[in-house]
Amino acid sequence: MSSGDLKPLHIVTPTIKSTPVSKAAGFDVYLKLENLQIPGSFKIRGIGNLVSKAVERGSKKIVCASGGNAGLAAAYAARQLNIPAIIVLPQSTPDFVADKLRDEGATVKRAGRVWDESNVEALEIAKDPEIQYIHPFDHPDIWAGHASMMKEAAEQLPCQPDVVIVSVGGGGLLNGLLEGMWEVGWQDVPCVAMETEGANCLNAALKKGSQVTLPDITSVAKCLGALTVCQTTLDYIKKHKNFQSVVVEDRQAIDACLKFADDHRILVEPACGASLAAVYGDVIHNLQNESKLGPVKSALVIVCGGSSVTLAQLEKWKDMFNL
Ligand code: PLV
Repeated sequence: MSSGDLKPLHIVTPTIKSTPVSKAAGFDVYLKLENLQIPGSFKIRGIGNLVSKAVERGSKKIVCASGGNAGLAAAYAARQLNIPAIIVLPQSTPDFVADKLRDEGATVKRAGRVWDESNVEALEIAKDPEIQYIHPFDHPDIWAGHASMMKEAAEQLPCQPDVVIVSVGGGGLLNGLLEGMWEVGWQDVPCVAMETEGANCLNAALKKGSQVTLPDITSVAKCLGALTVCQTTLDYIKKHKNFQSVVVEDRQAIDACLKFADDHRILVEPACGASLAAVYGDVIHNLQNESKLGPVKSALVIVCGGSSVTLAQLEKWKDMFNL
């Protein structure tokens, strides 16, 4: 089989215009519903591509360190391609995510407090020549897979959006998104990258002018919790005409998750709430007031999804933040 014959493991997701979110934002908001991917998030686009290519090259077993969603995508991809998967999770990932991974046929290991520490263990396991290491965000095959989302969006939207809003963890989603935007001719469309305080490795790097390793992940958005953003993200950002990095508080991300649950009956984790906070709150208007963004008639929000959320947990966060 040549790589041209690889069947994608992701599905084409809808891009919908949201009446309630548009009303809250004061402009048209289009949602790319990546939460509808079978393993629960956009991750299957990139990880599916990376794992498929690895299997095509002869890999018989994979290992991936993950906050949860990359692991679910890797486990799903491995099962579809009939190979075993080991997923290494940090202590911060809830037990119900570990159970979901086991249900998908994966072997689950726990190592480290945060993803970066789990990754050290995954690299150790991958010293076995039989086991292929799968990075959750820093690989060109991942970015190429994520880029497919923008090609779909460009076909689905009635016109080019005035801004694209996306969440950033290690930067894999953003890299793919920018590659996709360039491919569809959206190099002039501003991109707003959202992080939460305490998981803000991109914002910290942009302030310093080079990569920064955060001391810890203190945000509830554990799936944005890479301590260091990948170098390619910093390189890509320099190439994009209008790029804005915004950090919101956990409270804003949770508030957005709650509003979104009511507005669309969709449960997303805080990693995704960070992007929704941009359209439920003042982020876009603030950027305009600072002359960083021009007029916005329509925005595209990547609803990246995520499985690390339950109704009960969302209610706990609601109480925790007095929402
Ligand atoms: N989550 C990674 C890293 O976790 C993981 O292992 O699943 N939105 C959601 C719902 C995510 O799960 C992630 C990444 C992101 C956004 C950010 O994507 P990235 O890492 O490609 O920037 C620690």
